[in-house]
Amino acid sequence: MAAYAFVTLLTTESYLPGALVLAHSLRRTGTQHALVALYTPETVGADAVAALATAFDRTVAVDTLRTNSMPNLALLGRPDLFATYTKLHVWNPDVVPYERIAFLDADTLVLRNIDSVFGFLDQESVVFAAAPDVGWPDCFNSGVFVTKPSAALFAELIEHAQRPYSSFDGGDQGLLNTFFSSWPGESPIRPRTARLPFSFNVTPTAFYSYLPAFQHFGRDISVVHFIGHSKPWKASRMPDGSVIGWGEATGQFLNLVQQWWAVFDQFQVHVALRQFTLDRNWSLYIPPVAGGSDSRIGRTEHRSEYHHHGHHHGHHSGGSHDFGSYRAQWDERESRGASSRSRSR
Ligand code: UPG
Repeated sequence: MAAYAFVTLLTTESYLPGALVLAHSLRRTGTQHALVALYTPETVGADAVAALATAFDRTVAVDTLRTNSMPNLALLGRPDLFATYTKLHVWNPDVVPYERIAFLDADTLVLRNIDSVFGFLDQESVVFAAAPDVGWPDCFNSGVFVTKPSAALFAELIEHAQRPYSSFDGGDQGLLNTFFSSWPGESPIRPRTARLPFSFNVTPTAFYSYLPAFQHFGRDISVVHFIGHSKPWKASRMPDGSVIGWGEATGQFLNLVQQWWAVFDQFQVHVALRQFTLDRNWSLYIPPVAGGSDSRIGRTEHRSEYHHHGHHHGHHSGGSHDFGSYRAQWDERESRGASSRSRSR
């Protein structure tokens, strides 16, 4: 098999739940490609690396690469993203020795097999492909992309990153968009870049603005990307596992957050997180009650999901929020829509 890999990045332990769920979500799609996690040892400790190793094939230590455009990060409202230039290491073939890699931010969730994403690099001249950003669709979002690691490209990118204000948002997205400024695919004969379908990098925070499209294309979503401050692992849940009160999220969006937790529960990710207390004390985490969701949904009381004796339960609920039920919901809504359409005729 060709040497392809899926790669993510951890620059802080606070994104560890995201990275672990991402790896499990990829693996359950049946991909045979390697799963690689890059991490920065100055901020990610040995316990976190051991946790990563429970889900990834390889963990690779890399140096932190810091932005030189802090004011632009402040404009974005995300000074916490000062280290996302570290992502540039994916172009270094010494770090990531693969012909092609698919990079996925740690706040992404894979819903179906995405091995086909490597095919967007089949044309020899194409070295990079990404999907549009919902905030400014003439830019690409840098949370999901495919590329061909190359020493020459890596050197060019590092040089570009050192120029003052080469990133208009202070993060890697603003930097990569000025580097691959002709995205998507300037020359029809020898394009250097290509456009990935939006379904490979769906950012549901913006769906309120185009709900009909979400209804129409939602079942084709391959990758969900939880951009912004609110991350699924910070969401509160009912004892049955249903997510409550998550930012401005409603309806379909909440359903996607629920899918993230379905993977978390299915692979008992809380076990790998036991010793971490960032965001929440994972050693006190209790998985949702198996099979209890139907009888519990609709209760108004909110019980804590935490157990106060400090040990976790080994069981998990894979049943009520699994992958199949997500697809089934789409199918059910589709058929409901079809029957109401036919009734109205
Ligand atoms: N990351 C950490 N710890 C942090 C911050 C970031 O490990 O404290 C890693 C992680 O892989 C994360 C990625 O860097 O997924 C990007 O950060 P994130 O908070 O997910 O950024 P987004 O909210 O998704 O914002 C956008 C783009 C993202 C880009 C960022 C900066 O979607 O791809 O890196 O803007 O340009």
